[in-house]
Amino acid sequence: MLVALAGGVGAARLLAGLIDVVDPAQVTAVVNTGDDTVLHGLHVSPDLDTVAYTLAKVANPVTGWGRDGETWAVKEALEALGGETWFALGDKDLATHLYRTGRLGQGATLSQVTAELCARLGVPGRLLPMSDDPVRTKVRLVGGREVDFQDYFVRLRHQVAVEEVRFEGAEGARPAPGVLEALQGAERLIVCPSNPVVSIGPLLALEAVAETLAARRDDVVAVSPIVAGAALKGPADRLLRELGHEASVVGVARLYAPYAATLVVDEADDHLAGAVEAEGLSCVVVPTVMSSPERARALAAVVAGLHPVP
Ligand code: FO1
Repeated sequence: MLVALAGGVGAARLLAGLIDVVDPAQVTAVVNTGDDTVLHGLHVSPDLDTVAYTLAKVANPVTGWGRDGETWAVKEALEALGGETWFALGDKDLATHLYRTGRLGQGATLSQVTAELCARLGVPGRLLPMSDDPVRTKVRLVGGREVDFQDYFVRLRHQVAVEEVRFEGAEGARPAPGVLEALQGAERLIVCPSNPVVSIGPLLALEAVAETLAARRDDVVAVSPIVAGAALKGPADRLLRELGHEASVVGVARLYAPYAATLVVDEADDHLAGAVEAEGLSCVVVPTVMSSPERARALAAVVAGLHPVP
């Protein structure tokens, strides 16, 4: 069994590669729910949906999030009514949020609803939310104002400096059923190339997850989402800098050193392999930019241990 810690688009691409190179029944993804939000009374789980849609091959190929062949009738009608549309919910995507919210209202857990949605969408492999308890990423902006994660990420387009990130509810939150068993029983654990602060951070904020990962450190392979000092997508590089870390593979190595024995970095960072190893991790240098399904499969084969490490 391979178990991956996953955020959104970068994780989804790697997981799509992984289920092409190993038996999907051998793949479990534990997915960040710190980005979850309630909009128009609907529970939206962006990272769970991004991974589920991608693995079911129904994701929007341009944005990476949302559904393919989407229509926007509800958004347009809502706009005409003067409703809030800064967070774009397509018609097909709305069906997912309606279903999830309805089932949660009936007393189902997020894990149960996720399993139901995955079965109906035809998602290969197993997706687990990191927790059924609410954990919410909160972002304190320079100046002191604290906003919800999606306010920072989408409404403010992450074009604002950040002073602190915290994970509300993480202290008392339990990992979802099956998460610890999966982490304990995995042959290999993979930290996907997701934002270390706001995508992997919420998972590590669950004490039992952090402890289990640290105990399995020798079997944990992380992939750096930072390539040549920059994030391929999103604000990971800026967030790292603003929060006092180095926006480089070395900064990522420092953050993951307690949990991962190996860091996979892109060829563009070849010259930093020694500095990564000085942080106590082995460094594997391969192409990590998943610009095509073939490249995602090649990276997946490396993290799955199918290729001898160069
Ligand atoms: N990201 C955007 O930049 N703009 C949006 O309007 C937006 C809508 C949206 C709707 C559903 C969904 O599942 C994801 C959506 N995202 C949007 C992406 C989301 O904010 C991010 O993927 C994550 O939360 C960060 O991983």
